[in-house]
Amino acid sequence: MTFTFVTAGESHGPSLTIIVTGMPAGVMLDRDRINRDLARRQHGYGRGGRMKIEHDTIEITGGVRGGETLGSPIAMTIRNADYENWRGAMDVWSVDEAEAKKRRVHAPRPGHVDLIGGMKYNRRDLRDVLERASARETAARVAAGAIAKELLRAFGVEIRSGVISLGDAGDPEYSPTWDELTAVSDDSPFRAVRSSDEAQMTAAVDAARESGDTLGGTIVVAAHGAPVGLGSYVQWNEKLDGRIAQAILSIHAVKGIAIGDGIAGARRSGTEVHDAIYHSASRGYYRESNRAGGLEGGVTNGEDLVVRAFMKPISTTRRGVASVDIETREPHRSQWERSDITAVPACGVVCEAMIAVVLAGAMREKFGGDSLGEMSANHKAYSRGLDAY
Ligand code: EPS
Repeated sequence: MTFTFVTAGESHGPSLTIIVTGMPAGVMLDRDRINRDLARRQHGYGRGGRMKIEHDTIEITGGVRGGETLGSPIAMTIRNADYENWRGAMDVWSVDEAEAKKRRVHAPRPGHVDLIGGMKYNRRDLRDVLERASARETAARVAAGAIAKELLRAFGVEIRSGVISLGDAGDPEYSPTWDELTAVSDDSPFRAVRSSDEAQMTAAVDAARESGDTLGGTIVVAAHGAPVGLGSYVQWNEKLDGRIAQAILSIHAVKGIAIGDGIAGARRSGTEVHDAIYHSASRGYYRESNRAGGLEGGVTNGEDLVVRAFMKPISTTRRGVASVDIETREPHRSQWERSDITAVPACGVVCEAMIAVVLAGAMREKFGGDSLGEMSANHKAYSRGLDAY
């Protein structure tokens, strides 16, 4: 059994639906903690008008009784408050033609999947594509990730993130410590690791807003307390670094990932890159550095798991980019209704969720069990073995 989830729902449809499978029975969920993660995702300087409309919270409709998981699939919904403004165009059974025409998308945004989705699924109104492709879906991922975090918390695993660069402000190569990441304030407008970067980040967003443009950036996400031995080196699809890369690269607008100092390491020699191994009676095996980002051979080594995610600028731009009207096939600038200038701070929260889901999956595969008690007993026995190694 692994831990995974599926989502359904359109950005301006009635709601987002999430089904999480693989959660053991007996985990007490904290509703406030889950909703806090949803609120953290909505936060950040440079968000667009939609975030003023939505106040994302989860409604759980299956798999939980009295706050405790039952071992059955967990079903959740997040209502789209904006649906009330889109009912005419987005109703599931009956669409008002005039409304649908008003909302019709015919000039695809370069960088988004509008054109390719229309071609692939044979949709002539590109709204049919962008409604599902929208990064609104990341709210659903954060809900699933919040459930995964509840499981990880029972094993002392914590996850944090922070923004290290936005546009040309900050430093995409900066390597924060765990303490720096835990100190990142959710009230900070950028969830920036170094608050000294914030003035420049604000200026960059203001300039992009002024010119009708958007900005990307770099996030560091880390997990602390993951046991040695999650993932495996024995088969390509069991390697945890590959699974993490898939999860992070599946996030909207994320175009690159590095594990530890992966990118910088490509320019250095082996003896400069690899983290020397030490042993002491009190600490067991340990390292003085963590350039590997907590993974060797696709397996966790007990150090912090450190991932860097690179997000491109959002492709919905007020200024527009040269495109083509799919009806006339004449040149037409990409369409714009509203958009975020940047969503890099939000993306950090989404990265946390995806790392949580991958780690929860790896923990379920390693320690099994149907209940938290059974899983914990297996974890304890394994930890005793590691101590004796
Ligand atoms: C988002 C909701 C969307 C966008 C954004 C993320 O709302 P709307 O389209 O109504 O403005 O703000 O989506 C994108 C960045 C995108 O490229 O699709 C959200 O809930 O995060």
